Amino acid sequence: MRIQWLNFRIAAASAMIALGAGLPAHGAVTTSVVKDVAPAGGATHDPYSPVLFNASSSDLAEGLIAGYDGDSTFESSAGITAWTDGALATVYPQGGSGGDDIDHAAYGSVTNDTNATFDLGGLHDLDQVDVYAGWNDSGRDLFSFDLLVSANGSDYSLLTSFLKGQDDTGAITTPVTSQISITNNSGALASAVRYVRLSIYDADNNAAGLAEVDVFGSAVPEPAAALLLALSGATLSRGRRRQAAPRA
Ligand SMILES: [Ca+2]
Ligand SMILES: [Ca+2]
Ligand SMILES: [Ca+2]
Repeated sequence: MRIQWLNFRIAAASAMIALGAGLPAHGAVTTSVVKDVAPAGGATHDPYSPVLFNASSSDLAEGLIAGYDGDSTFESSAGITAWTDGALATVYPQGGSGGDDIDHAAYGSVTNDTNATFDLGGLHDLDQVDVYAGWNDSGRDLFSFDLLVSANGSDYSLLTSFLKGQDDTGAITTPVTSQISITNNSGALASAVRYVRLSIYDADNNAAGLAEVDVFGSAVPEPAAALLLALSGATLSRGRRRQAAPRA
């Protein structure tokens, strides 16, 4: 009985190692950036949608409400629901404070030294994360961030850091949106991940716009998840038998 239990535990531990829970995959993480700048000529609050890319409305993060410990409604930004609504549509700026709620309806702002965390609700293998940063001028259109992942919500692994570079406030007066696409040249970006986190710093003028976060991947196959559940159940059962033995 003891040997059987030992074999089971070895098998379960091997499965957990094979899962690589919350770990970055092998290979090199690659980041590509595409910047969409709206043409001049738009009148105040004319609609504008980036033409170089689209956000996904069917990714793993779509509709999720992120946990966030910063200010997501700076200058009347729409807040965290804008991060997962599948839309990037914005408007030309008014250039004053009166129309902020219309100006910034496409964004939830991010502020410095904060974390935005997306709970996927179960373990997933990740292929790609696309972050869309923007504002309707270049004064708050970009920020730096670390991309981290976790299986349990407490132990995080760093996948990569995106550094925005020198600020360009005042250089562009039309809507600016950047697609920051993070993948891995070997295929998988990370294995057995439940939580995806952006750790934000160096935002333009201390607050910048985040328009969308798209997370792509697939759920960890059932047999692996079932084995983890079985391990948990067997541990409970064995504990109960140990407690019951003296009274029998
Ligand atoms: Ca989306
Ligand atoms: Ca959006
Ligand atoms: Ca900028």
